[in-house]
Amino acid sequence: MKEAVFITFEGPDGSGKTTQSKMLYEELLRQGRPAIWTREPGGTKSGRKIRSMLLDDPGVELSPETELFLFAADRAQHIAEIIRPALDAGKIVICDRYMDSTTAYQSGGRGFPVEMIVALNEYSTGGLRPDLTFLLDVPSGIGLKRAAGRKTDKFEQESLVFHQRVRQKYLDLAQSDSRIVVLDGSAPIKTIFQVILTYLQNNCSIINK
Ligand code: T5A
Repeated sequence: MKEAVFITFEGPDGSGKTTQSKMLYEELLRQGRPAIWTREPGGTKSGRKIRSMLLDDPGVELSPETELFLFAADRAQHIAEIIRPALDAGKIVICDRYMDSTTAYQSGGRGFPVEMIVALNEYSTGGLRPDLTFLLDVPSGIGLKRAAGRKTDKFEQESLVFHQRVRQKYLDLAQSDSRIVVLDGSAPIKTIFQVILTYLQNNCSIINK
């Protein structure tokens, strides 16, 4: 495997990505590694405006096409402003959601043709793919129940069937790409994190034993 310096965390809503990606970031800092944590949508100043339009601005109704292009726009800006400069400076980039989210949600969930999403992802990322992706897999009911404990966004209000299609598209992606490591997101938080650490210790050199 190519040295993992660009690591993404993916999964359905409430799968525990934010929890695990931040734990890995903290561990890397603890070990003195140069790392940043960032997320999509909303990893830049303009991206935070896009995020608000996409997720929780009550006065904004977006067509599926507009939504798709806003996720792509957020990502292009995020790469230009944050991800590419950090990688060029030799940092480890930990990103909470990236291009696989667009495939899972906009193709799996919304039903856009996957070939078009793949082409759009390629164009908006300039071909920048993660070295490694941890996919937190949870049955849709569990993730939504976890998310329901706080203010829900537009996607969390989608139907159970929508979320089941998102989950299936993630699993299809993982089947076809060895970059994606599937983790049982319904296990306890500490257990999942130990699996992540062990994977990194055995497969790349960014983390000490
Ligand atoms: N989207 C995004 C698209 O449609 N297309 C795209 O291209 C992109 C980039 C983003 C939304 O936008 C969509 C996908 C999303 O719907 P968001 O707010 O970033 O919105 O939503 P999420 O990424 O889903 O963030 P969440 O916070 O909802 O989920 P996480 O990050 O998976 O979960 P986390 O870690 O915050 O945990 C949620 C709760 O569960 C607990 C945590 O303590 C927390 O309370 N928890 C666990 N409980 C028990 N066991 C575990 N193993 C647990 N792990 C976490």
